[in-house]
Amino acid sequence: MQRRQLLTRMAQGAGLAVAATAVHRAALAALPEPPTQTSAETAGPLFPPNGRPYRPVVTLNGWTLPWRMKDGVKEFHLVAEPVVREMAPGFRVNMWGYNGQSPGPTIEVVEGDRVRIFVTNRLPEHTTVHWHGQRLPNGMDGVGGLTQPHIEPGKTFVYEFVARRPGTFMYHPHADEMVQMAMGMMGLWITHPKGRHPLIAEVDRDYAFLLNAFAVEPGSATPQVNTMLDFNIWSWNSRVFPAISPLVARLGDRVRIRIGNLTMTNHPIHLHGHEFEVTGTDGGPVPRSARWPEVTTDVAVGQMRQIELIADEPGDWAFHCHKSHHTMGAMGHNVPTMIGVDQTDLVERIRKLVPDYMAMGDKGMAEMGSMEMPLPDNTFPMMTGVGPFGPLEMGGMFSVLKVRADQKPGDYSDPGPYRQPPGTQAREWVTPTDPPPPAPAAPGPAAPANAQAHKPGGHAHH
Ligand SMILES: [Cu+2]
Repeated sequence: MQRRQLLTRMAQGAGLAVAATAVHRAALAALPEPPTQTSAETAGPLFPPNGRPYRPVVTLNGWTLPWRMKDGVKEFHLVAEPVVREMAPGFRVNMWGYNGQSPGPTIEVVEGDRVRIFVTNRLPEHTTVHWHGQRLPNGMDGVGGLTQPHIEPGKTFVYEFVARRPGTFMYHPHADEMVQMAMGMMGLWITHPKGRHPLIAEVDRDYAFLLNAFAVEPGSATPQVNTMLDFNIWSWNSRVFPAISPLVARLGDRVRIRIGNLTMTNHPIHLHGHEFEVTGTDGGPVPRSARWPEVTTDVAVGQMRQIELIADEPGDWAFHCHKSHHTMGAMGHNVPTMIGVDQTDLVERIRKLVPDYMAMGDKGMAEMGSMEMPLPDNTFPMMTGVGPFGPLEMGGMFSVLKVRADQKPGDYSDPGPYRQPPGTQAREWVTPTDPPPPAPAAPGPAAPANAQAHKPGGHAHH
């Protein structure tokens, strides 16, 4: 690709700008200009310059790295560097990433491409890049100390190999790995098949994102890097609901969604209103005889799952991790359960000492979804997102598959809330002449569900 074309296309993309290089110009003259991304919005698909041999992926709240062709080799330039990621509007986290963002840009190539990736290290410590799932020469595998010396700060290394296998892959450091991944260093790699492939369908929409997690104390801005399991921010591509872009489809579209897990726990990813099949993993395409319908697929640590569905039910369909604490924002885990506890006189006594004290959760925690509570600076509400019918009481790993009959092919813009046809929504039962069937009586003596709470002194030990 000509450099001018590259720059023009980059200028067309949302928020794309050419980085001001910190390294001496002469030293970089032989390198492809490293594009950087300044926006956390979802960038449109990056079509290859010579025709359209594949349907490009759309990385949720991410972008695809432009490349240049040099002597038949696709050249990319990744810059490992500190970044500030806007995980949600007003919630900015100091991360490490690539080319201005965490995750880094998606690398998108075609089976058989010879690929050359320059990696410049602008971090305060050494790093490497491991190309997760790829067939490559051992010396290109990016394991610091085992297959190569580390890339010291200020240095540029070059990786070069042939993308031999089509599929969905990831990249991440294999150097001070716990710290560097906890800081957000990771990215996606997509290798499209060369021509038609018997096990890889042509799709109308192809989405991709990484599952990631951070430990950011409310009110702070830098992840705690020594956290082993107790992460409190559950994100897709370093974004949290409602700041994760929706997945948009035209009615009848075949939709592929590629999901990679670089957190330290598994995530059962669940889609409403449709069935899907797992058509590929980081090991490659799944044989047809080994596919079965699912509505939830578990993505274990270090795995990729590639799912496919026909979007044939119009609507706004929830798409989320099924661990319910992963669809919450930053939360205090040590809050006692107060369901059924009458806190009224307790609150009055505490308010004499703490005037703003607020009791939480005597009927559950749903009230938090609509409460405007004072938050520490630089965090986001625990349960948030408002739909046309009220608060969603969700956060973290949650988005919406929006299926519309009138969505134009190739249009990824948010069509807004779904307008349900009249008479197709759950509603309050209001017909007095047509009472609901009687509820069967429970056997044995009936007791109020919250009898415990109303016993004298029942709340005293809280
Ligand atoms: Cu999860």
